[in-house]
Amino acid sequence: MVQTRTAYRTCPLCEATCGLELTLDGRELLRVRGDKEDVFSHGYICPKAVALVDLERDPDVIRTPLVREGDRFREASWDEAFELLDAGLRPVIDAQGPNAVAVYLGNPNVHNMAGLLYNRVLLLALGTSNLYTATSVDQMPKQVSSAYMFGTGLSVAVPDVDRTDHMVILGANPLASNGSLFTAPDLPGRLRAVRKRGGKLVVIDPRRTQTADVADEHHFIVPGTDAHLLFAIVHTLFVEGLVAPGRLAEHTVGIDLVRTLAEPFTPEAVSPVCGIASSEIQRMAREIAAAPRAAIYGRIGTCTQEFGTLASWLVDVVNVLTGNLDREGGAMFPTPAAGSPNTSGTPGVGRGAHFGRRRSRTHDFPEHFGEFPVAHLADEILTPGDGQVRALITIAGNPAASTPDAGRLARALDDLDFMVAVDIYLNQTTRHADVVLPGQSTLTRGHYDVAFAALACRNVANYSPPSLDLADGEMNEWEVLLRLAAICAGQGAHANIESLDELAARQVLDRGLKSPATPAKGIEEDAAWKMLAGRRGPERMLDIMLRTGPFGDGFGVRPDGLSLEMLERNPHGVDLGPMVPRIPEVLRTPSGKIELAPQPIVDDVERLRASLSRRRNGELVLVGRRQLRSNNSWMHNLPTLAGGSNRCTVHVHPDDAARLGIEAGKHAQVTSSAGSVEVEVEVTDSVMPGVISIPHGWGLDGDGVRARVGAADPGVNSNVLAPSDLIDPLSGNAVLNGIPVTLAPA
Ligand SMILES: Nc1nc2c(c(=O)[nH]1)N[C@H]1C(S)=C(S)[C@@H](COP(=O)(O)OP(=O)(O)OC[C@H]3O[C@@H](n4cnc5c(=O)[nH]c(N)nc54)[C@H](O)[C@@H]3O)O[C@H]1N2
Ligand SMILES: Nc1nc2c(c(=O)[nH]1)N[C@H]1C(S)=C(S)[C@@H](COP(=O)(O)OP(=O)(O)OC[C@H]3O[C@@H](n4cnc5c(=O)[nH]c(N)nc54)[C@H](O)[C@@H]3O)O[C@H]1N2
Ligand code: SF4
Ligand SMILES: [Mo]
Repeated sequence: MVQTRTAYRTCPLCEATCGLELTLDGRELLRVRGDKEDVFSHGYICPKAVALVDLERDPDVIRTPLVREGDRFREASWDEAFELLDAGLRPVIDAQGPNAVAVYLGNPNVHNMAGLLYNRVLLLALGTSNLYTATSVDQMPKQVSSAYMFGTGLSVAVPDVDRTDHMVILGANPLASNGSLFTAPDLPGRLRAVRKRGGKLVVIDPRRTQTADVADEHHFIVPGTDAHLLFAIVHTLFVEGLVAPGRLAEHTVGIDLVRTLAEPFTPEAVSPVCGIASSEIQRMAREIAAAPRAAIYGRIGTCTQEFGTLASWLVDVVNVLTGNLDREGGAMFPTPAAGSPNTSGTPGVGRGAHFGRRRSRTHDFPEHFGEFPVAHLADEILTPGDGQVRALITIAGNPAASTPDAGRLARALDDLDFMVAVDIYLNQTTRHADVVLPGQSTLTRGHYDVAFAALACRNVANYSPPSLDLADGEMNEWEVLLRLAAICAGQGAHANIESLDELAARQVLDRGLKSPATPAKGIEEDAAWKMLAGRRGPERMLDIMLRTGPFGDGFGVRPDGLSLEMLERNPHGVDLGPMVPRIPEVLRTPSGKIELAPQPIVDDVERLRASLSRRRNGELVLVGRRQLRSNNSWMHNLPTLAGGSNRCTVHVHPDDAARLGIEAGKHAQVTSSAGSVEVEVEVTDSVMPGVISIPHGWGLDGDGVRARVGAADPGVNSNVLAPSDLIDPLSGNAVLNGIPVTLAPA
């Protein structure tokens, strides 16, 4: 008889943070189901979680360090790998300084504590200004607009979906993505519930998505014109006397300036640009204003476009002007239990947004939150001169698949003197590395969503202990990152990382105890430190963050408050209740107000106004599309997700197909200023005329890629088509949607 056991843990694969029930036989994962008792997800899961079984068994997953020998990789011991790293990185740092080593951090870092808590230790040790992350191909515009308006880049207002009467979704498809900057397990169910209780759901997207299919209303929009549309809504609110910020009025500055800025954006002027009738724009504005509780939400489609920051800002402008920001059923600020910049420091006031403390070498572009646009990474590698990037560390990232002008970046990787990747696959990016250090299985990690609790539509704290111990030869990813940090700091391949870890944890403790709002008032650092005895690594840091955070036990000051020990006793999570109004306490702007018209944003409005006269002249533009059974670039090798509806095709509207002589099932050539791909055609009226769509994350091929399932049906990398010179100037975010292209039969 098989002796199986059950373990519970939070799914690390997307932002929805669903609770999983695992069935294990020894070290073998047999089955994944939804955890019905999870306080947030109540049993919901999607097909990706089921595929964790495949991931655990995937023979292509890297489990041993790999080192390059000519064109091939061979397995190596950890010691040998770290010695080679020391020998490869140190000379670059010694000869050319730390800026010669660039770091790229990919998306999965945000889904695990190792990345979230230890990458910053590595970055501090290295001291490079060449930091790049997936943020600049994702949500940078929202973080920039949020920082300007509310004071921190993590002060992102989240739709209170469970209590709203009216929701407008721009540029997001949660029925495929399960939500982003909006943590809400079973978001599809929560959206359906809005309608069931008599509310209304409106979707604005150049594609008629699965989300549009379950909505009351869907409007096609010309890619890149959300800011125009939102400004026309703002215009309508003002001219029709519908501006009603209510309680927010006394906490907001800049409303009059927004009125002036909106003047040119009449519904009549905007309509031919965005493709939505002016009467419809007016109706949308009136319905948002009339709804007792409404929430406007924008995501990938509104960020990864030409006017990303303006569109992100205007989403919140509409929420403020209609009194829906910080109101139940509107867009609200979560209160994350493990702390965030808007629960620490002085409540209600702060330093606000400061960008451009450094500027990049090749583009003189300002840093945002310490990083530069990844669209410029290839230039930093390929442009000779002082400060040229000669080595690269990628951690859980696949920039050669996920970032603009991907073909050129892939070539740039070969130009490096040294490259190291911390990853679980040999893919488009890591195949270029000199040393690959394996990440660890999800099952051997402790897990807490430090990032997504700050974006969740309900306040929840949930810790998952490791479901399995490390096997022989495996290493915790946080320890790998500390080893790398020690090497970068010149301590060599065999440094004492326990003391490094202590140092890092002491800093977190120091900050936590000094925070004005902490419950740990009057607690001595040494006394607190003693209470952490027996913990190390991410768990120790998490315990500190929980105990000094807004719900914390304050190291004993509030005995029924949160600590890691308390979460360990609650394997299905602790529910901390719905979001609560937080204005003005949540603000960290110097004025202590919501900045509705921040100067850098005001300055960019002229660019938007000038674009009002632009006409499309039959031009085609490319947008992406996420697929339910995929995860960016890295789950294509899992048999249960491959095949079926998961196909890399270009969607073409029947009118465009007829006009261009394109046939369904045949291949077509898609060409932009950056590159060209040949891809199979699907003719469908789910895309608007003039728009074609290719999913991102495909193109898993090239010498050295190790992915038997994925490489059998590689598809094409749509980011070969994304020009690296198309960025949102306010944030540096890449334009991945609305790329001008031509289409011809192959
Ligand atoms: N055209 C287009 N491009 C896009 C997008 C789009 O919508 N359209 N979306 C953008 C967005 S939103 C994002 S977030 C980026 C993502 O961009 P990236 O983060 O660069 O790419 P991912 O595909 O998420 O790659 C994750 C990498 O992490 C590795 N990995 C997975 N799990 C682990 C682990 O536990 N440990 C370690 N060490 N490694 C692990 C995988 O093997 C893979 O190499 O792509 C962006 N690119
Ligand atoms: N299954 C699955 N789930 C995922 C991921 C995945 O790859 N697969 N990736 C995860 C990640 S990293 C992220 S960031 C989230 C993203 O989550 P979402 O933001 O929901 O991402 P998408 O599904 O790409 O939806 C973006 C939508 O924007 C539309 N769009 C394109 N251009 C424009 C435009 O100019 N204006 C408007 N209004 N719409 C536009 C596209 O047609 C598309 O439907 O998903 C996460 N979840
Ligand atoms: S929706 Fe996201 S968190 Fe939930 S099971 Fe699917 S991948 Fe995991
Ligand atoms: Mo993302």
